[in-house]
Amino acid sequence: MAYETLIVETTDHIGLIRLNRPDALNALNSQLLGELGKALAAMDADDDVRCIVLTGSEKAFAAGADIKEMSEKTFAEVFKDDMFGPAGQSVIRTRKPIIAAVSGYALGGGCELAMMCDFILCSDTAKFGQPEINLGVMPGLGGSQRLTRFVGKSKSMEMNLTGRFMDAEEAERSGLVSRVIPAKDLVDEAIKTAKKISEKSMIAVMATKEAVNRSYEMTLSEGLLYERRVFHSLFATDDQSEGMAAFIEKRSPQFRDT
Ligand code: CO8
Repeated sequence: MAYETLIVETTDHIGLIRLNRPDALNALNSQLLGELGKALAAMDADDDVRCIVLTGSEKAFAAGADIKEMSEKTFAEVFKDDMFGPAGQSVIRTRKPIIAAVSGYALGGGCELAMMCDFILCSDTAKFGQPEINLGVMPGLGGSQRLTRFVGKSKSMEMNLTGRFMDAEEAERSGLVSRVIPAKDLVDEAIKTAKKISEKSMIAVMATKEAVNRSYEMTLSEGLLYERRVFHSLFATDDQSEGMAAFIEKRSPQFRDT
């Protein structure tokens, strides 16, 4: 499928999606979000894709929702269209892992999009922020909720109320990103990380993703029980037998996703 706002490729079982509106610093408009939903759904359904990397340009992952597209809208329009609600769902519905590779600006909806992914690798030039407050609005795709869970109330509240940006070093220290990588190596490192994941059993990978995400929704005791039951259920897979046999026989496992 041809996309106008994305560059999409699949190599060696890794789906790579680049946001591509360079003139608008990859601002998220309805076309881009629609195309992103389609690209993610296609990769989720494609057995050849085992892990997904979502990135932008070196200057911007995404500088937010498209302010020019939003500026004339009325309450009735955004409410009736449930603006960006379905777009957010299309990211979090994806069952395969998505790594956000963030360089440059990840602001507003851009920061929120990165946080919807399963983890964030960022370059040393990355800048994260929720500057919606400067536009007389507030976050609408998780900035007040996910950012708070990532970095704690105090820092989230400060960022949301002042609109100040967080640099890469602070983002790593605060737990927003898993690692900081030199900008020139970011996408290669994200692909290398995706490759490592792609070599695991997909059943175990998808079950693990679901379990970690559940930790946001459940009490600790419910989450621990959920985790244990899913762990038990993996003993019904061939990949569990193969993975454990390979360890004992001192060889690499040959997972078959069965
Ligand atoms: N929307 C539209 N266009 C944008 C955006 C944006 N968010 N960000 C940048 N652009 C455009 C600029 O207008 C400019 O276009 P032009 O050349 O036609 O004037 C071009 O990109 C380059 O931008 P700048 O010249 O401003 O580049 P600088 O390097 O000087 O500055 C900044 C970079 C600091 C990133 C600056 O562009 C900026 O502050 N951008 C806006 C950041 C922002 O406020 N983001 C939040 C947007 S609101 C939002 O994300 C809400 C999400 C939740 C919605 C959920 C609904 C349910």
